[in-house]
Amino acid sequence: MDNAIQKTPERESFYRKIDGENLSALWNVMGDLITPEPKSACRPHLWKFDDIRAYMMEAGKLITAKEAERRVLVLENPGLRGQSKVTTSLYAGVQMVMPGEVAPAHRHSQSALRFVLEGEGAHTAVDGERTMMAPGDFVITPSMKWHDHGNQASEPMFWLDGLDIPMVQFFDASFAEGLEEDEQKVTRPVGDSFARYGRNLLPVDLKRTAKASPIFNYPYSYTREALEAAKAHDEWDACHGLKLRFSNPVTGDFAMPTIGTFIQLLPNGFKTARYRSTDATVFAPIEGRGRSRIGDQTFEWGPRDLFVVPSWQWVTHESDEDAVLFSFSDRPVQQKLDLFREDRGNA
Ligand code: GTQ
Repeated sequence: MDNAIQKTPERESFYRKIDGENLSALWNVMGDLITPEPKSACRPHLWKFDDIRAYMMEAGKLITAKEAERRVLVLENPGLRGQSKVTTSLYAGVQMVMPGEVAPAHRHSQSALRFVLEGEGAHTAVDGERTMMAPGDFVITPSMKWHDHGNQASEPMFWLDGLDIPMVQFFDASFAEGLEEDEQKVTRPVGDSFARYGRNLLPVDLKRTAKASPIFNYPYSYTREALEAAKAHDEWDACHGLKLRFSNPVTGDFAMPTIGTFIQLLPNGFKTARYRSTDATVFAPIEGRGRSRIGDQTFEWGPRDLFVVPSWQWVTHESDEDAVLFSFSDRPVQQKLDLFREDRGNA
């Protein structure tokens, strides 16, 4: 597949001639287009939360959440600099909302997830409902739903943002608008969507076409309980420890149509077998410490650090304490397009 085509003066002059007509010869580029295995510019990388936190506090003195619209430091993959991408298909950033601040209401085609890293008592409002956020909570903002964030507590609030920005960009399908007011009208009580949809009950004649989950906050207290209950009984998976996926209670599919989200527990001293998959993945440990080997590099992580595993690179994780890792990838999209592939080594 990789054999370079010979150059001759006749061929070169032919290429120049057709170039002027917006044509090119496939045989010169085929090997770069159709590769025998994924070839990605995306590189493994780890960001220390303490470093990001310090820069965010500095940013807090330079600009308000209101002026910035969203005060976020973008996690730029070192192999994809200047593109606001953490992987080829996904965006990630760390957002800070200071006490008394509001990140004003807007809506857009891009779907967003939040994974709360630090702080307590700030809220995000989605579609007329506010949810209070605590560390480890996983919150979604579906496509084209109005959303604003506010902090009425006394400490700054930090969370990881994951969005499908590069995917929407790829399809040239971006729409966005702001609201006149900073905050949307609250029309439903706190906890309404979880009370309606988070209890293994659904309206008998529910006809819902939206693809995102109607639950928009998956609280960490419930997530942690599920992991702890399973820990006592379940067999550990050699590659994943104990790994769960967040699901949409209406469809059983992933919680969001474009981004798959996962939570996994690695018990103290567990070392996973090697694993690789075509979905480049962003990891956010929230409890515990350990290290991950990605390709030929080792990354030491602790709570709130963030790291990225590119497509098809071998990864192993090892924990020094019971560790809990949140992660997200484009797996739902790849699976729907029959593109997803994984390799468990010999495990
Ligand atoms: O909170 O709505 O990190 O619109 C990037 C774009 C966060 C948000 C980001 C956004 C948001």
